[in-house]
Amino acid sequence: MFKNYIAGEWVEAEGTENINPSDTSDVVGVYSRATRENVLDAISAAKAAFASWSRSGPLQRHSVLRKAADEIMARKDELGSLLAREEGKTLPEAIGEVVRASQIFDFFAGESLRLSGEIIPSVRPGIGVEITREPVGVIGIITPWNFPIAIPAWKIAPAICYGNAIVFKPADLVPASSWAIVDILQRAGLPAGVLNLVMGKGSVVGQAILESPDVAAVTFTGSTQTGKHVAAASIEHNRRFQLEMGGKNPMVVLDDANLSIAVEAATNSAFFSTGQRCTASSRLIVTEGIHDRFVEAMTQRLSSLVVDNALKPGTHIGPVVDESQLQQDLDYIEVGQKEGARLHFGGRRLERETNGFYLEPALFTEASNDMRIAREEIFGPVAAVIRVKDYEEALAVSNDTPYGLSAGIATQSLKFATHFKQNAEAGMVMVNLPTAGVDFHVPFGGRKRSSYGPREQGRYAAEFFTTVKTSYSLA
Ligand code: UN1
Repeated sequence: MFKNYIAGEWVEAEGTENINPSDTSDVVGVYSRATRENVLDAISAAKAAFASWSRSGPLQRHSVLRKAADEIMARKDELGSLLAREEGKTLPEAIGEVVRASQIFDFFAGESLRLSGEIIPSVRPGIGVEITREPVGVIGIITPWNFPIAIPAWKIAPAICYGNAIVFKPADLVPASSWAIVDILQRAGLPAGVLNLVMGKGSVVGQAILESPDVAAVTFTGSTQTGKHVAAASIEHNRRFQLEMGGKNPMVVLDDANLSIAVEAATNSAFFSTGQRCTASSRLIVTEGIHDRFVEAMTQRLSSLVVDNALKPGTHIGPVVDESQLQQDLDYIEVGQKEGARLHFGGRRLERETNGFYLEPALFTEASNDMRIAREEIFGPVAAVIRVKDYEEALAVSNDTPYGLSAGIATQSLKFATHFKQNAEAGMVMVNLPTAGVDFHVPFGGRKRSSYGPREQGRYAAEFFTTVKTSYSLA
């Protein structure tokens, strides 16, 4: 039984099985689900630990973050295989995600040695002004199932770096990778109470975090619907909050695109990681001069992809994460056909040697941007080709969405690429690259319904994880 970690102790609660979506007979482990009391204990422990951790020096923070980065990297194959087993992304994708988690800890280890402020002359003679950044307090961290180690890393590492205390609730579906990072961080020397792990359900654990007046900030990645709930509950306590939610990211392909670059970018965006990324593209917006060649080349590329057990060498696309997500994907595939789009490739549930949630990548053609499959986030290996006349129409269609996380374009024209970078209504723009798969040291986040609050990652993370103080003194 894997336990919760509260006030520096491993605390047991009733457990739930963590099931491998590639092979439902494989139980990854039994993980304790925290009770409301456990969460309240975790919050009190964090509050108590904050008093001293907020005053800890850069060297202590650096040492913890650095050791965690090293251990994660040294164990990348083992942790990658654990992650692939619990979430279902392929082993190379999972190892890549573990490496990224290590790099994030490494980055914030460096940042902890670069904490700084500003000294500014006052407009009044004889007065000095100092601008400093202070930790915020107890931070609630709520993470989704699709990046079981990278997203926890990019919230936990800056929280520690800037001197905050943490109550961490990973997704109920994938607790194993989170449990592993907490274990690593406590052995790396994090004092008791600074990081508390409370696994379990949103309705119990998440809710207890949101209702606590002692939680000063919440950073959340997950569904748009839950994000709204986090926002409303946080306003109630005048708490700061940061949300990363859905996407309906466009990938524009123009007549002058290099076809193989366009096909690789679209395939990666729409189908790798089983399409289960908020940065995935499910709208392929293609101008008419290249449309038929693009669809033909995509069909060939998709036929070559192997959908199978995430741990099997040679698998390109692992299973969907669970039965209910698979059902949602299949429902959307039906909706798309009913709305009049043509299911051009795939879309059937597959049987494999091991019993899992396998779905053939699905490509729709003849879709229009007002269909539900083009407006709502599906979160699976399902994409729709929308035919447009020219660049102007492509840009208009790509911006015609409630979301604004990432937007991609495949073109060889500097003029169109530049115009798209300037006019795409998204937090991240990709030229001749997939919409998903971002660097770990630069800002991450979106506009419109995709995000709320300051950016995550890189030096911009300080905006959320610190609060600014302006001090005046008479010289
Ligand atoms: C990526 O595309 O590299 O939940 C990262 C998500 C995002 C992370 C995407 N927050 O899918």
